[in-house]
Amino acid sequence: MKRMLISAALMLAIAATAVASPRTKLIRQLRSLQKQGIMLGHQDDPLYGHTWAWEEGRSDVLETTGSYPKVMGFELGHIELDSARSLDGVPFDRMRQEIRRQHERGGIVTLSWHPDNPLTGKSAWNPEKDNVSPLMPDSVGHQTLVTYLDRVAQFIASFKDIPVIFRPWHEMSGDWFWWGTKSCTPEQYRWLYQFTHDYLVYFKRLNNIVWAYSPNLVSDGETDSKYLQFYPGDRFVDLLGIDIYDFAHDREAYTRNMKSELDVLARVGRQHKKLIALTETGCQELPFSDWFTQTLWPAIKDYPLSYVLLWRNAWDNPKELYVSYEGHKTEADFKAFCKKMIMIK
Ligand code: BMA
Repeated sequence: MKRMLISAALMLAIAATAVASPRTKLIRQLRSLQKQGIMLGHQDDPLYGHTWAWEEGRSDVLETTGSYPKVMGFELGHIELDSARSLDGVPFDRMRQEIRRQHERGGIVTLSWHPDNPLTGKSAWNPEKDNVSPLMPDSVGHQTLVTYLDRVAQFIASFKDIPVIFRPWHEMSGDWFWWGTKSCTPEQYRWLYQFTHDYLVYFKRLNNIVWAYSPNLVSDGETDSKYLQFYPGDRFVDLLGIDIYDFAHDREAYTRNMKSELDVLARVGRQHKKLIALTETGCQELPFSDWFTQTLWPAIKDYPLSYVLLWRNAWDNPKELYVSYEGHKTEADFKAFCKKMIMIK
């Protein structure tokens, strides 16, 4: 009898594993990795670096530390236009290939999206008054939004077996995007996020997406309710993030902001039982040779973060430098920092 019960339990466990969706599997994996430390993430890592572009097998992180970052971010902007290349000139076919490679080497993928303004046809950074309500059903822009989402869905469906962390409509608490504070109310924003989620999950049947919500830093001393002002709800979100940069090269202000924001993030994450991550960060242009170990590491080390994603080393814009490269003055420091982070072994 006991043996029968054990084998029934075993079969149930096997069945449960067999039916777990890629999304569920990734959430489990992220929870287990979080217990081991914080993963290093880098945007567009294998596509281009500070001094090179499109060369296969290269990565500024790999070349300075000997390992690929455990998390890689990729950007979907212009997929909504059915373009062959992203807004940063990345061929989507190549991106798909790198997503698969990252998955096969045991890494994790996260997707950001800066879609053009569907009403004006200008870029994501074209916030005009009332940009979201015209996207609702029966309104003038609804069909364009649906077309945008169809194209995102088609791309994500092209690697159905690979789970990804999708982070749509990010930095909504700023006023620079057409889904930000200048262009919609919190209610309208929530509708946009919820519609995106339900359309991709229930209509397009994509079960390989882990959903991320990531406001930006508004001001230091942010409160839980301010963080949650645009929150679409627990049913729609798996991971809570925040984007915090040091653009002004003010290490003290960055440290202060990180503490107040990550306190909020950790608390809200605990209350809502969600994973948390620093979904974008970096010190633009890297002017300090010890920034990684002396500023970033002390700011993150005591928080249960899943990952920290450093932004892109733009080959065509030397100002957008966020990780070290061979020969840069931060090389030794970045190497030491990465030893503390989870990398690909
Ligand atoms: C922004 C900048 C832009 C880029 C965009 C999408 O934060 O890095 O240069 O086009 O992300 O990757």
